[in-house]
Amino acid sequence: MFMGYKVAIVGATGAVGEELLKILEQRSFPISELRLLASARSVGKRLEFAGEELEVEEARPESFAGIDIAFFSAGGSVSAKLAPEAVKRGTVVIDNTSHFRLDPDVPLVVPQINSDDLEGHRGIIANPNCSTIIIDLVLAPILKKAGIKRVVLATYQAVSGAGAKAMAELDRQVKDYVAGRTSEPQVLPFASAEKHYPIAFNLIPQIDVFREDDYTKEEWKMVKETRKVLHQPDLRITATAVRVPVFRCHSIAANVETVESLEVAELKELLASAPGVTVMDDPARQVYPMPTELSGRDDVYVGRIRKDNSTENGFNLWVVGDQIRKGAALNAVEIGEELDRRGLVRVG
Ligand code: NAP
Ligand code: 3JM
Repeated sequence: MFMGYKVAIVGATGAVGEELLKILEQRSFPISELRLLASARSVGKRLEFAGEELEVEEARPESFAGIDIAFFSAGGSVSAKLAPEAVKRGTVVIDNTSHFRLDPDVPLVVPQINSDDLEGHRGIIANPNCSTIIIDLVLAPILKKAGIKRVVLATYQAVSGAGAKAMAELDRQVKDYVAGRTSEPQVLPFASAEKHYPIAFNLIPQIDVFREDDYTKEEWKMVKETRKVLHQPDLRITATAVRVPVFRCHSIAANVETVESLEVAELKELLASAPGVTVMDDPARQVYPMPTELSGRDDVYVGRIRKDNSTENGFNLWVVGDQIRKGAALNAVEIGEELDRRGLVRVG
């Protein structure tokens, strides 16, 4: 008799791992056994799941023996090393890192958009970057209805996207400011960067490393991953990604030019009926999406929907989503649910 899956979480002590635990419990994901894995630093730490305390173990190749599904969110190098070890042991890996996302053998999936891509997976399924998931949920219905000529994005990304330490740094800097103290920034734009900048009362136009073309890797991920998720290899899309002093929820200002003309009212209707999207747009009542209001929500919210009068068939939109939920943990769990529905929790 099927009692549920044996599930592992790699990176269970992190910001995404913690949310994965909550969502698996909230959605009653069918679990018969749960293994919590992290680095050697966390061995023995106890975390709660469904009213039980579970001990964290060190993630090693042998940790995956007997495991059906493993959620990975411990950074690209951990996935590079351990995901193939898990697959070798028959585990299906749902990977939250960027490591395998553009591999042609690895489906990159937002279930509301391209769940058919899961068919024929070879053991690893990639979860897109947080900003990619949030904007693609809005772009997919527009693409389907009217075609897309060009997309220009500017992101306003929360510190929690850079992990638990970045959240602690914003918290500390705000308290230091109030107390009249100063402290050296140590985490942002990312921990191993040569220079660090304060995030409290600041904006940092760098997320992840710079590439040769002077775009950051985060901006490049949004472009490449969106083309893959939407099956539009030549989509004209560009982005500027900015870290902002917000704890949770990424916001994105999007300019979208469609191929076919569309009325604003039609666009609103289209987005209102799109899965995973809620329209929150009432300028007369000052209603629009904001991070503080939308933390912890599952949907992506879109407002400020209006015509771009500088071009034909252009629109401006403002999109906000909880990037730890739909942008990471929730999307990963939804991939797991879809694999279950399709009978695809197996390797090969
Ligand atoms: P975080 O809060 O810094 O947590 C990192 C987690 O990885 C911790 O559980 C940590 O364990 C674990 N870890 C670090 N080194 C390890 C190792 N050598 N072996 C095993 N576990 C190790 O970061 P986060 O925000 O949760 O993000 C984690 C990763 O998820 C990111 O690096 C990124 O690749 C991915 N991510 C994806 C999205 C998305 O949109 N899909 C969004 C955010 C993050 P310890 O506590 O023991 O150090
Ligand atoms: C979000 O490998 C690492 O050090 C993690 C870098 C990282 C990523 C990534 O590239 O996997 C931090 C935050 C992401 C992501 O989702 O792309």
